[in-house]
Amino acid sequence: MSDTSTAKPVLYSGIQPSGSIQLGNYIGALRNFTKLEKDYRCLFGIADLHALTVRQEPAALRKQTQQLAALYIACGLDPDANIIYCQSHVPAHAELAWVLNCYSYMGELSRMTQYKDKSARHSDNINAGLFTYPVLMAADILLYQTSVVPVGADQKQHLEITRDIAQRFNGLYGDVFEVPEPYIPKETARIMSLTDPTRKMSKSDSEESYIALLDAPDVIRRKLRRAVTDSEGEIRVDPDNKPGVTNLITILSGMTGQTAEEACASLAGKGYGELKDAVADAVIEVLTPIQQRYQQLIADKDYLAQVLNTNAERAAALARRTLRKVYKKVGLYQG
Ligand code: ATP
Ligand code: LTN
Repeated sequence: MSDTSTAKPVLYSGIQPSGSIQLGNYIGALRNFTKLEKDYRCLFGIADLHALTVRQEPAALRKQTQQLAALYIACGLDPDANIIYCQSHVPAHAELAWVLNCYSYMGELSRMTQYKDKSARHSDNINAGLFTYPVLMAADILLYQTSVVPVGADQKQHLEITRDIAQRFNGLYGDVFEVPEPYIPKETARIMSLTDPTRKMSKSDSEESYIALLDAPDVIRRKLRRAVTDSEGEIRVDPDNKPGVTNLITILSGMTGQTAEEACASLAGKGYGELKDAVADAVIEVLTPIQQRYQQLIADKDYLAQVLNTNAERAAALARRTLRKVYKKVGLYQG
């Protein structure tokens, strides 16, 4: 099927190469990509320009970008059927982001919780990119006339602002952008930190707080054994009073495909040690084949470079069409 075929709606999502991909990224986002890929024309971006909003070590950023490309494929996404590419390889992202900056308001951007959180955590580097982060994300999505965006719950607000910007622009210039819908399954949309289950699991947090997709089995077991729970001893879902245990049940059901109730029932009468072992077994079972495929892929740097180059060209051809339309609509002389 050609990239410009209109038979299927477009799906877009992205992940930042800002660290080691963690289990929350997998359960909240990546895993859903593979479920949806057949029904959509999909683009999966490596959001490297977004990663620059927090200071990165250049060599590490390059390596993490290759790792993420390999992980997308290792998790089951077909790089021929889908467009897996690097955001910075397609200049239209930065170009559309500039235009959309002129249609976004300081007030709405200053209400974004990710901006507030990250500026509190990186108080020595509250840069303008951190503030306009959602505008670049809107550009990513709107460039491809996207219908659906699978993300974790933490990105809901960014999807809302994307829709607002698209509607505002369409209101001024006619139907230029498709207005996208988020895809956020409720049950597994927010995996929490193992060391502080009131905060979301995040790859830029301390290593003990998350399970990386590439963690070895003994590391996974150790991190889960040390996961914060409570002193009650009863295995049940109660996010307010038992955030740690609830999180472990969510991870277990995310890995096994059981509902939370089924996961609890399978552990009736057991203690937290057994719950943690069951979670570790399930996580290791899912991650082992992914890690094996990843090792083969990461060893073949030429193949990865070729995938990213070819797919950047495919993405650029699609993006250029929307960008030209936008330039024309706002009155930029096109010759
Ligand atoms: P960073 O810590 O660098 O901000 P992150 O770990 O939050 O990164 P992103 O690259 O921002 O990861 O997110 C990629 C995708 O994973 C997004 O769709 C996001 O909603 C989802 N995601 C991230 N963390 C979680 C989580 N703890 N639970 C569920 N989904 C998550
Ligand atoms: N901001 C997202 C990553 C991201 C994204 C996107 C997600 C960048 N561009 C476009 C969906 C669609 C995040 O998870 N922090």
